[in-house]
Amino acid sequence: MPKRIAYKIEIESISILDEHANFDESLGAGTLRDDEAVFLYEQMTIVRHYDEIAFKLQRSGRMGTYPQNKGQEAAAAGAGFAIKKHAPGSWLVPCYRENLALFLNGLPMEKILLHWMGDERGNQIPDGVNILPISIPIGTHPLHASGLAWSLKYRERVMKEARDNSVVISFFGDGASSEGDVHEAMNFASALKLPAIFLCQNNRWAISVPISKQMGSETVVQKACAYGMHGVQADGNDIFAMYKVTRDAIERASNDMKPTFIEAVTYRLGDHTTADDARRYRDPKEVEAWFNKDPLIRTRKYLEKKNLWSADKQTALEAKAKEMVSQIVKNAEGIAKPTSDDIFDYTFATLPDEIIRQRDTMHTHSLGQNPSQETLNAHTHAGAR
Ligand SMILES: Cc1ncc(C[n+]2csc(CCOP(=O)(O)OP(=O)(O)O)c2C)c(N)n1
Ligand SMILES: [Mg+2]
Repeated sequence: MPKRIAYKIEIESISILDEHANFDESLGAGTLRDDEAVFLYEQMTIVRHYDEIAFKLQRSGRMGTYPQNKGQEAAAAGAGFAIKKHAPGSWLVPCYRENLALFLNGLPMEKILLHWMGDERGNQIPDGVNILPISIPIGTHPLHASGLAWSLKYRERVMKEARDNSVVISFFGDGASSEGDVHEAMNFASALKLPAIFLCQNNRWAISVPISKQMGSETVVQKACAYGMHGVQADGNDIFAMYKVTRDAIERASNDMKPTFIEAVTYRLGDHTTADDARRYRDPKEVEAWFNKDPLIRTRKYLEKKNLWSADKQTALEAKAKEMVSQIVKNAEGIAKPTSDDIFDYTFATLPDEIIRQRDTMHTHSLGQNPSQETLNAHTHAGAR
């Protein structure tokens, strides 16, 4: 038997707007229109301010913890906007570093603040907004995404429901890509040919674990090949590249029922969360180099070069962001306290009798006891006196 090559593959890496704001016309033509690029720059700026305010809320004791998105806004902006524009109604299955993708697809901005303030109502997603709650367990949710994508296919193929081009996109990090669940989810999506997009934000760190210790492979995206899935790498700090690869993935999912793995190469400019101090394990030179690749700076430079942006517009935008975020914080902090019934009301569509009994007990002073024993309870107390 002669020796032969069993398998060979090449993976593309896409960059359109580089860190010096040079724009590659051949790849960039037909991606974002000027007004769309302006819109996304504005959204990224607002979300950067939101991030800073959330950080301050934690520092002043008004929030439990918070993972800043700083530096990763373009990955969320490009991908989230492609979904909003080309596949509205798609399902977004997030972790915690893609706030803007969620906001672009209808999540009210106070929800994320509420979540990190420890209020479960932050995870109560409004009807009609197809976003799952933030997944704190790392890497478990791509499985949910594959399940959702399977249901989209099932409804079309088996139940013969009319299908739009909605897809399911899950977001996770480089650290999560080491979790078994992510690989099961990818295998499932590829084997069953599901309309799914796996978006890995490779920000090069999983808390204090650098990518070099996280995996032996040169890229994250090459793991897609093992599952026979199309994979593409993109500059995650480039809204144009992220928009393009996500739009292509939507087409692949809609037209051919094929999943895509996208590796967005980016960097976490802040600490892992407010409970972390990244100065203890990161080289300041590395951080500084990535500050120069900041997606906001390059997008602004690009818009300025095209006369689409000015210092006046920047001042007005910053004032708008301040006012908007201050109102969002007011909404989040002003929400009425939850009632004790809430812990019973959101698990079952129809409450079982035993749960109804427990809920009714909460309304009496015989906490944890059967309300029908209240007389007995009063008697016991009286006896004790
Ligand atoms: C199953 C599980 N294991 C461990 C943790 C603790 N943990 C929280 S964030 C994190 C690192 C995640 O890194 P990565 O996937 O790269 O995402 P990033 O925070 O860099 O965006 C870990 C280990 C967790 N939340 N869930
Ligand atoms: Mg990471």
